[in-house]
Amino acid sequence: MLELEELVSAAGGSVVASITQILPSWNPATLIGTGKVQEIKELAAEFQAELVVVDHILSGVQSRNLEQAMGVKVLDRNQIILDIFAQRAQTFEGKLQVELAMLLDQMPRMVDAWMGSLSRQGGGIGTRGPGESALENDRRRIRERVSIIKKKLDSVSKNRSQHRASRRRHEIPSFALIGYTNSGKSSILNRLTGAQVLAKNQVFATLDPTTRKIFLRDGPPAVVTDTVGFIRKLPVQLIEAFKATLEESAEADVLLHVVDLSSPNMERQIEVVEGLIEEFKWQDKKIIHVFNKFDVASPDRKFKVKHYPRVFVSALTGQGMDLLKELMADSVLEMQKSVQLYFPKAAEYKIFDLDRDTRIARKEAATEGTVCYASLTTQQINKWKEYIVK
Ligand SMILES: Nc1nc2c(ncn2[C@@H]2O[C@H](COP(=O)(O)OP(=O)(O)OP(=O)(O)O)[C@@H](O)[C@H]2O)c(=O)[nH]1
Ligand SMILES: [Mg+2]
Repeated sequence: MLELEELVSAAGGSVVASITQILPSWNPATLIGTGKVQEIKELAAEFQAELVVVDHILSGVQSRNLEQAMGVKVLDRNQIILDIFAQRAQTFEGKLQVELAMLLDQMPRMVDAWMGSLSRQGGGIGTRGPGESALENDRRRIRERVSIIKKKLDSVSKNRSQHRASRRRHEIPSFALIGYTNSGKSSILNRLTGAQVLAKNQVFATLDPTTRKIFLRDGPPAVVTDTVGFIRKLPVQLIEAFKATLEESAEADVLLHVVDLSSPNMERQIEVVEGLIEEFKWQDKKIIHVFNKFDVASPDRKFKVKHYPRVFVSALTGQGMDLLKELMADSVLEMQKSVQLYFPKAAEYKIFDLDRDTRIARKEAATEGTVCYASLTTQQINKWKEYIVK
């Protein structure tokens, strides 16, 4: 409920009252019990509330029934999140993604609300006709708009994947900051790279991805990307619509999972992010756990943390940032690249050395020498560069 309050204030509202109900089962018509509906109606009138927000997904019928019964606008958690995204979207892509998410959210609601009105009228003969074709028209318009947006998003995402392909060609190691919303991802990007991304004490301050260059010890220049944060029960329509943004993290070599060490819900938030990591099939990626806000976390929190590799930092004071950079540099060293080496006859004895450095996948006799296929780290590539042909 605290998180719902944060969401409401991030959307620009202020909470005047909150109420909970434990139910053995959902009421299909209104989700909550009829007595509770009455109670909320009175509470809303007393506080002159303009909006009731339910911390659960409502069907189209349920929203409509609740609005009719209580006489105020009713939104569910998903709709609040979508509203925040709509307010934040700045770029062309971000705006399209939000519109797509809203349309995807709207479609089943429309059908559901329409079916609801149908069944109340008794259904059957005489209730179809214009109603049904109006619904069909609306649905067709939405479907058309959805396919137009998807096409536009595809071209934006193609452009972005070309950038990524070029980074891969030039073997630029990439890191993606991921984590619960408000954990400090943007603040860390700013600290690491001197970027000036908006960092704000607000859920979903960031929507659009930002990529910046970073220089790490011994390695080639790398890039760090900051993206949209995660939340419990992230609306599926948003995941679908923000695919292109999420791909940016999907293609990163290393994930920096930023955790707010000072949050009383830290463990829960880690679970949510780890759940999404699995859902997006990122679990095989290298992940560095970055426990942020060390400056305001109580000292004993450190011992609750069981995730490795890990580092404790404060984006505010800069504490631990050097250590984070060290871990990042180490992970660049661990990244291996497939190479092809050619040893002329006179240097073939070096293959024994190479064999000690790494596993040689394949050896082929070539004119006046031998070709070896192997995977090397950036450092090893440097050592063997004299023999590398590809
Ligand atoms: N005390 C303290 N506050 C921090 C630290 N890092 C970030 N913050 C604050 O936490 C809030 C959220 O920081 P952001 O960097 O915007 O967090 P984010 O993860 O990018 O959040 P979203 O983009 O909204 O998902 C801001 O008010 C920051 O000033 C830290 O190390 N210590
Ligand atoms: Mg941010």
